Amino acid sequence: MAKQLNLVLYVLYRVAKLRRGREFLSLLNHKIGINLSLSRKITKIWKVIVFPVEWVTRKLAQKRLNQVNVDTFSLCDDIGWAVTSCDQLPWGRETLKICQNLVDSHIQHQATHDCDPSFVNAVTKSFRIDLLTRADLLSQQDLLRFATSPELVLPISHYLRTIPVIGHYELWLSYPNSTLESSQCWHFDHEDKRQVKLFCLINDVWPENGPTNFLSLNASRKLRASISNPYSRIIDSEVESLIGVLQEQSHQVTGQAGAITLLDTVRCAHMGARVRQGKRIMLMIQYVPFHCVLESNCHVLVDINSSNLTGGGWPEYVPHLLIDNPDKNILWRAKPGQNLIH
Ligand SMILES: O=C(O)CCC(=O)C(=O)O
Ligand SMILES: [Fe+2]
Repeated sequence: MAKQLNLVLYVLYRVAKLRRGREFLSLLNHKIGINLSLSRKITKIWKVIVFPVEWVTRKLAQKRLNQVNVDTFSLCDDIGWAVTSCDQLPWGRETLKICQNLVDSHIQHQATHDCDPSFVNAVTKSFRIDLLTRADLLSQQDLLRFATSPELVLPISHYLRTIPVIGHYELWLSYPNSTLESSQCWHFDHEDKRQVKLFCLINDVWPENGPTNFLSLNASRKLRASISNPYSRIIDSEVESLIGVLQEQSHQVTGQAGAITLLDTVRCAHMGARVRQGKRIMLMIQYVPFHCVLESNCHVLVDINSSNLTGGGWPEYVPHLLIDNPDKNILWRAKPGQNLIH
């Protein structure tokens, strides 16, 4: 009896220590066998219980931000996407220029970034590399000013109903490829019930150089209802057999450099990077609720938050945007020789 009680207490102790949604979800879904959809709901509630102060302060900060008057774009609940451009947003043009310069210098030096820890995103895909380094983000403050301006953050926070965190900040370069794998196939993202990804074209993108494609919210709902595995990667013909002609229900993120699309990639099915000619260069900034089910793995923003942001004039909610998980802070800092903060 005492042994069983000990075991129960031990399990409760281990569960109580789980802070990350990913681990908690896996415990519920894989170990205990609760179905995925219910496991996700419980995980979300768990995260609110574990981080109640974050929940309240983010809600309050969002309410305060709502009082600011901005007139850029709006993300409607029943649409799930919006378009704008670098010219409409503060530090938009500067960010575009910085990204173009980074890509030019990468191409000139043919830098390889496999396994280089200084890169923000160590994970590469065969059809896409991420060129942004931690040093770039720390030294080029316009990049962060762009991602944190009220003109951008207000409509996103309004849609997400909280001040989110920036989960990823990536600069993607894709060359012609013949693969059809992973995010090149139709899929839904799974971080939470909602998230917003900003896609900013850094070069001109047309159908042949691999634009992001996405389905309208209605078509996405139809597709989701007709697949049994929510994590499926679906080829075009299968999508068509499930929901009808793709061309009538999908949108393409094409246009000239500087065009911006904001997309809820959880609610809208999407795919991209099927580059056949030329190249596609795109900036991607992910905004995701702090209490999301699946956390991101981008550590550099935590570093920026802990460094003294110079230059002044940062909106008061910026630290909220930059810190996503206290555990991660420890993990990242434990690695020697990577501290770029002066
Ligand atoms: O490469 C693309 O256009 C799609 C990327 C994607 O699936 C995502 O950002 O969630
Ligand atoms: Fe995706």
